[in-house]
Amino acid sequence: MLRFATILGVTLAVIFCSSAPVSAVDTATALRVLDPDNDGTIDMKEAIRGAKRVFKAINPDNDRTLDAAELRGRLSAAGLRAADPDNDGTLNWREYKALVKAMFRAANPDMDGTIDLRELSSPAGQRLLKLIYL
Ligand SMILES: [Ca+2]
Ligand SMILES: [Ca+2]
Ligand SMILES: [Ca+2]
Ligand SMILES: [Ca+2]
Repeated sequence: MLRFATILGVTLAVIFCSSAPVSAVDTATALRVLDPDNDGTIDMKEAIRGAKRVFKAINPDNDRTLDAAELRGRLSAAGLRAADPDNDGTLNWREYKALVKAMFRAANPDMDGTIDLRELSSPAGQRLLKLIYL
């Protein structure tokens, strides 16, 4: 009986996981975390605050720059090159912040100064999210 319950539990977990729109749920969660003033959108200030947290967290060697390995999964090699005007192969905070600002603008086609859930769910929004949310 216990065994059956375990199998049932696992099966249900599998069904739940495969049917739930996981990425949409995650995006909604991310929006809540990144939205301390609770207006349902991310403004530039909130995005930069999130970016600062990510920058610190993914830079364990504390050398004030992010290299390709530290950026893995968040920014492609081409993205890194494009965001690296001094061409040293790493992003310092100034470069990272400029990148986040550009990504924010790209993810905000209605230009109202904020990213809502729909915008955050778009491909551009998801690219921004990787830079501002752990
Ligand atoms: Ca907000
Ligand atoms: Ca580093
Ligand atoms: Ca650089
Ligand atoms: Ca918007």
